[in-house]
Amino acid sequence: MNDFHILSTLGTGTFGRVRLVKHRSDGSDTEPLALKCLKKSAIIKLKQIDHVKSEKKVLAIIDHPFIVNLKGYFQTPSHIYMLLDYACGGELFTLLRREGRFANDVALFFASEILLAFDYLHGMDIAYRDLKPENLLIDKEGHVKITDFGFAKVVKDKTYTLCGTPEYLAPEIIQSKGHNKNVDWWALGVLVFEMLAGYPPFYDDNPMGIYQKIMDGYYEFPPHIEPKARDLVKSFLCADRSLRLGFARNGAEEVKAHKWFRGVDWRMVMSRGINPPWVPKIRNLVDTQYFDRYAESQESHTMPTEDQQRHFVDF
Ligand code: ISQ
Repeated sequence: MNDFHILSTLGTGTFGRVRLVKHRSDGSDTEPLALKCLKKSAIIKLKQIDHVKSEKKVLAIIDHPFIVNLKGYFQTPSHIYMLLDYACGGELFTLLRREGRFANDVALFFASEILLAFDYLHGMDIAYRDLKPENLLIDKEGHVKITDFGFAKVVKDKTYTLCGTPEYLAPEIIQSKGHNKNVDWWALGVLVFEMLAGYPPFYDDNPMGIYQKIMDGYYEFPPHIEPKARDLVKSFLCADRSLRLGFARNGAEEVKAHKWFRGVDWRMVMSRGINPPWVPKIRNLVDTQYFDRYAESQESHTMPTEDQQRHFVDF
């Protein structure tokens, strides 16, 4: 930690915080990075060791323009650190709540970039499993960066862990039937609906109510959503995963061929060549105005005592 200047806190979570940092050896003109600091004791208490190991394993092998990439990884007896790209525009969640809902072409822009990231991940047999507006960051040019790979996993056949966020869970996860990357296409259907409507399709004050609606397949479109978008959402929100859009062996190609995406130049999307609908207005590279403010913690990141050294758990 002594190699870094800590600038501010970008977010806090169950296991620790994400901080904006700069490497001390870098010049003043270099970009700051996000440092995810995880407390081992909290990870162990919450039995998340396998998830954290899987997160690191997945992040270490991926490199994609629409994913927050891992730049470095280190650990001490008490903490794990992941050095990641900094996306200064904040969460898509914040932008969506500020705007209310997105116009069709805005939703299409974000969905297209996410689709390419899923195409890449699924091609490596990685299921992401935590799509939601809070996990989609916007970089300084306005492009998407998917973050939080805590639930991402290499899944060749099926896996059985209950994970994700209630509003975005596919029926097969709720029913513990075993699931795979098809749950990401379901979640993309939920996201496209939420971007266009301003609220998610399955909503209730408590998770059981949400699960019931998901299982019943009960949701309604607001009148302004256009027919091609409705068809896409309906095709994704199909409880029978063998009939769900994206089920084909080359799932992403099937999705790209859907009429809502007609006219999208996928090579332009991949090269970040489509003009983003919103670009963050930052004053400098370390500007954090699009993130909530947090009181700085005094948590120690100093060298451990000899006794702590003996309890070192390797992640
Ligand atoms: C990158 N940029 C901003 C915020 C972040 C939060 C978590 C992980 C990476 C991040």
